Amino acid sequence: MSIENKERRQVLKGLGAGLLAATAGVPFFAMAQNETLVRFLDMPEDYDVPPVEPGSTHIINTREITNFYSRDFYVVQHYGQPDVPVEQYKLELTGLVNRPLSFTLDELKAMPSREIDAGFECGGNGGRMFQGLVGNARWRGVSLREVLNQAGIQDLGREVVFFGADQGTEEIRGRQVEQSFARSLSVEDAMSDDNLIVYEMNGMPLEPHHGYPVRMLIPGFYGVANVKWLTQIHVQDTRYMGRFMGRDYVTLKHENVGGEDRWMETSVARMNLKSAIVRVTRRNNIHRISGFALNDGTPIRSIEVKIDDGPWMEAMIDPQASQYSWKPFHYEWRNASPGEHTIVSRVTDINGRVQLPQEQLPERVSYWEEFGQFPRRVLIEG
Ligand SMILES: Nc1nc2c(c(=O)[nH]1)N[C@H]1C(S)=C(S)[C@@H](COP(=O)(O)O)O[C@H]1N2
Ligand SMILES: [Mo]
Repeated sequence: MSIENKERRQVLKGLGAGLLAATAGVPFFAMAQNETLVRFLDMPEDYDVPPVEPGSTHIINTREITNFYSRDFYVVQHYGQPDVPVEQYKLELTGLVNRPLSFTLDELKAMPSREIDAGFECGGNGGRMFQGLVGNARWRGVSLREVLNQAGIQDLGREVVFFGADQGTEEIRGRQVEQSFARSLSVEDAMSDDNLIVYEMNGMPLEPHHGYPVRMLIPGFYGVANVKWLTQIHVQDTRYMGRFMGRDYVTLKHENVGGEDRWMETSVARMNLKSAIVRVTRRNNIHRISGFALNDGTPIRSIEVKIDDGPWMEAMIDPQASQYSWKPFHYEWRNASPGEHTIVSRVTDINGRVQLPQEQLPERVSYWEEFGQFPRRVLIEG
């Protein structure tokens, strides 16, 4: 059985009572010819986003998602877009390993590869940009674990650091220092079966803004973990504390710590359980509410939609969804009454974890990890 089918089976098992669409094969985000967009009152009517521009952030218009595999995938890069000439490209494996290694792109491509469907969002995604820092793709690459095993991690190795080719100047304690974009994982997280050193996205070589020639893919983690333009993997015996692990992408939130009320700072890592409505359409007299869910790969039990003060109603989940992909969903809204309505979605996983309204989440003084419910205002025409 292909890995894909295995994943699908796992996710379907996890879906349990969750409703699956009978219309398998029809992309959930596709729109029929006579289907029209319903107005969001919380979004400018002429909301539009600029196209990808190398070196800058690209927010997608989530209302215009048409495919399971994103045609328009968001872009974030903190130090601009480096040029990585493939003739000179090398991925170095260094540090506490028995055999330091070095790979050209061709050498990586000659190794056994795997494909996986995975979606992710930026740790800074949220309602401000209508959840537009998100994407879903099919990735191809080689197993990080295989590569680490080839090198042989020494007993003292604790942490695996991934460095990109892009660099910026950071002021740290009054001093200007050149730093490369980098993120790290514990050896245990790095050795997870699912992590890939990736060179293909949706069947094509990575585009320059998505990390050409090689990037990381850590399924289930926020986008920041997926280091682009990957040039070095380094094993060390201490935690890595660079900007994107220790200072930035750090969430400050109120937590109960063994009975003590504390302000805690945590590095953005695994994705929180989240769903969001991105579009409402109308076809004849039927309205359709569409959205997506994302999480850390824990199987999903249900996605539900609530209209005004009504009950939670189960939405259909795209049968194409798999463990780490996004989960497109839709809900057929019959007899929608003309006027203004508030609609919201929530996702529940098989452990019973439920996506809560923003105001019921612990106090969070941060721009990062916005995963509460995301209510939308719509106007139904008579
Ligand atoms: N080398 C490098 N990798 C990086 C970044 C970066 O600035 N430099 N940004 C990270 C962040 S914050 C996100 S959200 C994702 C975005 O991936 P994408 O642009 O392919 O969507 O890349 C991550 N990998
Ligand atoms: Mo990000």
